[in-house]
Amino acid sequence: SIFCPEHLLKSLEKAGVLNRTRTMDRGKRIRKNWSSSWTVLEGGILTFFKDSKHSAAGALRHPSTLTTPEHTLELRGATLAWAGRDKSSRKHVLELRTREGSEFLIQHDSDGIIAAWHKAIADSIGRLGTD
Ligand code: I3S
Repeated sequence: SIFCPEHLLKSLEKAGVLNRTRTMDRGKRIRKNWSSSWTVLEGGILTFFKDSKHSAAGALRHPSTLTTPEHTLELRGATLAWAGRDKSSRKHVLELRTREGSEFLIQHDSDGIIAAWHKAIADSIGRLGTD
């Protein structure tokens, strides 16, 4: 049940290291620049922290990468889809568009990890509605 506290806690919060790049900035296409970053989903906000230099261990060696947000995305009114092959040659890529017209690609080599992020972000968008 969605009213089960365990379910709510699981779906309200998620964190981990993902590969991501921005592809649009308020409707304007920009050059891709993939980087690995510590990523936190909480309270309808998805936050990408600064480049973790490709690993959680790297982030631990550079703690400021865990505390300095690089992008903070408001998920209300956002859309999430699996990215087409035209968007990236990488596997397991999600395409997230914000209401302000920014677009991010999110990727992880593990299909299980990216599927869990897909569910968590989609649940968050669904809970927020479009008002
Ligand atoms: O959409 P593109 O241009 O094929 O994206 C690739 C570029 O961002 C590329 O950077 P340079 O334009 O500096 O070469 C990246 O290295 C590639 O990873 C991008 O393609 P993928 O398929 O990895 O998203």
